[in-house]
Amino acid sequence: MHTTREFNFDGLVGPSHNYAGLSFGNVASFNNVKSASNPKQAALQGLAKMRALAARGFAQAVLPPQLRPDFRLLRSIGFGGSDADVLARAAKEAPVILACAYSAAPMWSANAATVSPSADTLDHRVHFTVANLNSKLHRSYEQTQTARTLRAIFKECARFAVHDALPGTPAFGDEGAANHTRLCTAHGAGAVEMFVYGRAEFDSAAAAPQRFPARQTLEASQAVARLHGLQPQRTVYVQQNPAVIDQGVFHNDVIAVGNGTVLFYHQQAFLDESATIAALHIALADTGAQLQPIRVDSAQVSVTDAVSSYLFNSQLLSKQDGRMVLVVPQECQENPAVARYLQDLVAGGGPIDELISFDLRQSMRNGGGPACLRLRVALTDAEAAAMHQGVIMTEGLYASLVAWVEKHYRDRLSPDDLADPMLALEIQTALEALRTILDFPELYAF
Ligand code: SUG
Repeated sequence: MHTTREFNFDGLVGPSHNYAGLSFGNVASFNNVKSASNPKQAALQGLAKMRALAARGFAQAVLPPQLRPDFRLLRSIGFGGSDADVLARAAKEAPVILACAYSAAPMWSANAATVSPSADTLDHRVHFTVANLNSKLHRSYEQTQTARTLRAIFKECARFAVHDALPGTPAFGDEGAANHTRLCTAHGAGAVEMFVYGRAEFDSAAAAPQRFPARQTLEASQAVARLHGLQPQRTVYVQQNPAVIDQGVFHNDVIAVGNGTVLFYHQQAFLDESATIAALHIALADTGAQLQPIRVDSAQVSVTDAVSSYLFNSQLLSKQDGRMVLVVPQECQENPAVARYLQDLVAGGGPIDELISFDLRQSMRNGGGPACLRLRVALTDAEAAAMHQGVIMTEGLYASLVAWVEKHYRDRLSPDDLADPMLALEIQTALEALRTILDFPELYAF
């Protein structure tokens, strides 16, 4: 039988994971600026999640980290000479930009690209649009390696199309799958694709946040849908509530998550909740399916609690028995209102009947929960067989990656350590070894 499975591609945390406070509007990133990080622990926490979900039978793969520091960035703004000279001058004259060049932010692979499976697209290929992430300097440099990695994993042009990032200008701010939700009866069925945007560049009357930036534009979302060849009657554009962006909801996946026909969302997530739900009902009816909204109201969980616990930045996964499991960060169990809500949710006889909780503290301190760490790619058996196999999570790969992390990663990184020229060499050595582990010689342009 022809089956389609959803692979979760988790970003493997890179050896330069650090807290630089680079994401204005992301409360956790801002609050933890300049504290010391533990890259080793961060990578092991992420790997433990991948391993546990793979062991449960979910299709799991890994997206490799990117080479850091990004010397292209540093050289392009006037730091010259040897690599050591570049690092020494940048550390002295522009430490924040050095931190940008060192950022391990590609670990949040939900922002790597937007993905439309072959069941949704006009040419029946799987389409990826690499996100330009142009709202933040440190993230705007991810796209080159992301495109290279995706093209190397999904090589066969007859099955896969990897589009370059949209133009790098505010009108096309694109943050990838973090603002994109598929709703469908089964992963392999034609779906409704919902794009949530924070602002519209060419509609001066549209609402916009006042305090924090809206990263995703309507124009970007429309461009992605066009590039992917989506059906207009199954494509829904929804404006995020600017008031929640101003409370730290910098991506829609901080306030809503969907899977199958379930949309799990906070009452304040969207600018016009009833119009959003009505539009999804109509679009889903076109696929023969019925939307199952699970609405969390503010009296149950406040937006503040949703942002601090990352309740909605959970993974909602379909189990073999047709029910769903919610994969949450440990912070959800530590917040009394959220813990109580979750207890009732799984006992309530609805589609979600199980919770799995992970300690992802290192990532969470930069505003990245379970859902930020993964890119969903639904693949038919034939497509899955055609992708690079070395990135698929197995017990063997897990063991090799743990040993690799233990050998190459530091267990403490403070802002001053970014000036250490040894760090750059350590990372290069680590990634060279990683190519072999993943059986992926063409992964990096060393
Ligand atoms: O883009 N944090 C990331 C977190 C991304 C979370 N992704 C999703 N919600 N899908 C960001 O704000 C912090 C880096 C620093 O401050 O060092 C950072 O980039």
